[in-house]
Amino acid sequence: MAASPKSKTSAKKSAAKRDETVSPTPRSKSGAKPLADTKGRADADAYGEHATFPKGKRPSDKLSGAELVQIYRTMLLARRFEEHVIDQFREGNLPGFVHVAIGQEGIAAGVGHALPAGDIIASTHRAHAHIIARGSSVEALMAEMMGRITGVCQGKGGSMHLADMSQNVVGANGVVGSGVPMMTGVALAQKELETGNIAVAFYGDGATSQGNVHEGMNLAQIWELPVLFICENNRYAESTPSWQTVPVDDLTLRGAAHGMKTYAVDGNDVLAMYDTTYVAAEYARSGKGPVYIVAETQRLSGHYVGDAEVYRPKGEAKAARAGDPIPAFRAELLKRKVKEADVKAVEAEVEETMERAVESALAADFPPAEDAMKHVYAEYPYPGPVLGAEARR
Ligand SMILES: Cc1ncc(C[n+]2csc(CCOP(=O)(O)OP(=O)(O)O)c2C)c(N)n1
Ligand SMILES: [Mg+2]
Repeated sequence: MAASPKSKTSAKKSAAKRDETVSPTPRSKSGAKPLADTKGRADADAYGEHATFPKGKRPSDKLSGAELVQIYRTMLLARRFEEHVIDQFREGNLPGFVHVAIGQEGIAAGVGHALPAGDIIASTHRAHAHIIARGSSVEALMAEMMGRITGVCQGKGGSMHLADMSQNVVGANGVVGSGVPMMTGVALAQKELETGNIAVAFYGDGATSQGNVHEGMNLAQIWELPVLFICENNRYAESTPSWQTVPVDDLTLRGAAHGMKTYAVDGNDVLAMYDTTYVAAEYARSGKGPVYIVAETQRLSGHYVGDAEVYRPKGEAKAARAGDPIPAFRAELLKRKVKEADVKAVEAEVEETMERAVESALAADFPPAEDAMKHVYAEYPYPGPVLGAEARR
């Protein structure tokens, strides 16, 4: 059947709806009550609350000035890494298909710093910041992006298959949503092996419509597994705004549908992200089951490097820049009396670190042709460490 032409009013309505996507408007931070355990409750009003704390009792209140600067460093390192990735891609030095998370660093850094080293993460096709925030070497990551033998996967992974088992990073993944069932399995292993570690899966708003996401979440809830499901809600899946494909505005409902404990958080506020992850991790680690976190954010770049973004409504890019988490956290540091000289020192160090990383990646060798068939299949018995079985930090 041919699609009926849109009436003027419905076109107007769509335009108005589109404009609502302009601002990544984080939900209100004030007045939220702690989320009651949603298990078995049908009261939708209870869902999607923010984690709240008595005055002075936020987990991030305990962070020293030096630790806050480290969080800032992580965000900046991720940003500069990806800016270099864009440049190198344009120069022709970096093969493959690349997605950057510019604008979303608050989520990666907040989560990355809130978790002890033994916890295990899986990322998405937009993975660089998540992995940098877990402490992987930017030299080895940049080399990997360029297909060099010094890369974290000896040059065979590239952007969408970056994995760094030394940091308990199971990896980036080109299959949208697949981190959820994978980390359900990893969480089951942690529970069975009693490691005390938790598993964490990142995924996007678009991925919340994937079947495997819900199968994974269902099992995680029914088995009360130690896993966090972190949804980065940038309100787009490729070029499609989520209002066109996701019938609920409040994505926490998708976790609540599984009886899961859920939090909504402003992902552009790195300390809110840290605090929410911290309490969610405590909950999961204590054996109560999984937690579903929806972090509001925006991507300040295209879906992939080279995306002309013709689908973006006029003015959206400008409005989105207001949500940039990096200048906001820099201002917060200064408000918290961190010395500007310390902030500038870390900014200069990040520039140098990234320049060195690019230089060393460009100078490194490619893997030899005779290695092409190595690492294709796992060897059994598996020679590597059991994921997460090492002592926690
Ligand atoms: C199973 C599967 N379906 C479709 C795609 C194509 N694809 C790649 S990224 C993407 C959009 C994902 O959107 P979202 O989950 O919101 O993540 P974002 O890109 O916004 O970070 C799609 C549909 C894919 N890679 N895998
Ligand atoms: Mg998205």
